[in-house]
Amino acid sequence: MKEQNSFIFPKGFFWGASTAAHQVEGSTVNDWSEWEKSEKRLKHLRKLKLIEKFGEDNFISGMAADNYHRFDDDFKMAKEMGHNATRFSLEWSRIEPEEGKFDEREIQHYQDVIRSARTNGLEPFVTIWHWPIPLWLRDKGGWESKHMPKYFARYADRVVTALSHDVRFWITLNEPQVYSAESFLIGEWPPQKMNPSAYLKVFHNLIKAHIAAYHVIKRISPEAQIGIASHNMHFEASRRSFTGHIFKAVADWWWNFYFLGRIANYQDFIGLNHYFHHKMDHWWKNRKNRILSDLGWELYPESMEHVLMDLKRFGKPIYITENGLADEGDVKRPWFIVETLKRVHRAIENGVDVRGYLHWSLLDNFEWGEGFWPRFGLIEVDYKTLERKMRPSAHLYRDICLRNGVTEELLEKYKNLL
Ligand code: IFM
Repeated sequence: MKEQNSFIFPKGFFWGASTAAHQVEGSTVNDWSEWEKSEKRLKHLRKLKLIEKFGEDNFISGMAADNYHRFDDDFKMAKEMGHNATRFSLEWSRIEPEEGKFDEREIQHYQDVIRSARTNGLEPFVTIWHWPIPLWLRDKGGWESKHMPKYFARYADRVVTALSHDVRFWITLNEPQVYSAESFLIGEWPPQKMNPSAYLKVFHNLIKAHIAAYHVIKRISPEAQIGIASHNMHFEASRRSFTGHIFKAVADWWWNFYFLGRIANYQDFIGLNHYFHHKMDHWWKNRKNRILSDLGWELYPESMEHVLMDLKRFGKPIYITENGLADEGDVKRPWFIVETLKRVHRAIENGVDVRGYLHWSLLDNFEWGEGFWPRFGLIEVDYKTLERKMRPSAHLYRDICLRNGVTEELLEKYKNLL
C-alpha cells in the first residue's frame, strides 16, 4: 500500500537486525581467532602499515562486543528499537569443540539465547554456519575435505534437534559465494589460498552441505523454513557496451544464480544479503560521483530493487537477511535505510514476495579482515567499556518498524537526518 509519500509494508512483515557469532560474541576459539593472531597475518598487516594505523587490537576479535554474556540486554534493546525479528548465528567451535563431542552447556546457551529472543518478541532467524570452523575441522582440511557435508549434517542434526521447538527459520550457510572466494581464490581470509581448484571444490562442498542439512532439518522439523543467506550483487551493464552485457550475464550466472539454482529444490525461502553495485563496461567500472561508506563501498539504494526483481525467478519468499553500511558518524545511514526501503517497497509492488528486512548490523562488530574500525551497528559499542548507545538511525528505524513502513509524517520528523 502506498499513500502519497508513504510506503507501507505487508502485514506481518519482519523488521530487525542481524549479527554473527564470531563478530560479536567474544572469546571464540576457531580457525579465525587463531589466524588473527598468527605471525604470518600480523607480518602482512605490519607490511601494509595497518598495525601502525589501527593498532594490533583492531585485528584481533578478542572480547568483541561480549554479546555472549550480554545477549539478553542486546535483545532488550532490539525490542525497544521496535524490532520483531532478529538474526544471529551459532558458533560451531563452541558446540562441537572436539570431533563428534557436543558441548551440552553451549547448546543450552543457545537455547537461552533463543528463549530471550522470543521473550523480547523477536522471531529468531538462526544461521547455522557463519564462516569460522572448529580447529579440529581446520586440521582435517576444512571445507576442502570431501567429508565436510557429512560433518556439517551431523552438526546441523545436533543443533536442530535441540533447538527446533523454538525456531522456525533456519539459515544453513552465510554467503557461500563470498566465503569460498575470499578464502580460496583471492587468498584474503583463512586459510589464504589462491587456488581455483580448491575454490571450486569448496563451492561444491558447500552446495552438498546445504542439501544434506536441508534433509536433516526437514526430517526433524517438517514445518521448518530453510534457506541460505545469499550475497547477491547488482551487476549493471553500460547501455551501449556489448562486452559489458556479456560480463554481466556471466557474473549474474555464476555469482548471483548458480548456487541458488543448484539448491532450488532444497530451499523454502531465499535469504538475501545485499551490499554491492558494479557497473560493467569492458570490465568493472566505477560510477562517477559515487556516495561511499567508510569502507569506500558505493552506497546505491537503487540496486536493491534490481537484485530483488532478479530473484523473482526462483518463486520463493525472500527475507533480506543483511543490508547496511559502515558509517561511524551515522551521517549516511538514515538516508540509506529510507531510500533502500523505498526500493524494497517498489519491488513488492512489482510482485516480489519480500517478507522481512534485517539490517546489518544490530551492533558494531568485528568486520573480518578489516577488524573493528568499520562501524556497521544501529547500536554503537564502546569497546573499552562495552557500553551500548543507539545511533540516531536506530531511532529512525524504530519508527519505521513500529509504523510498518516509511510514512510521510516520519520523513517530516526526521528530515534533518535525511
Ligand atoms: O560483516 C559482514 C557479514 O559477516 C557478512 N556479510 C557482509 C557483512 C559486511 O561486510
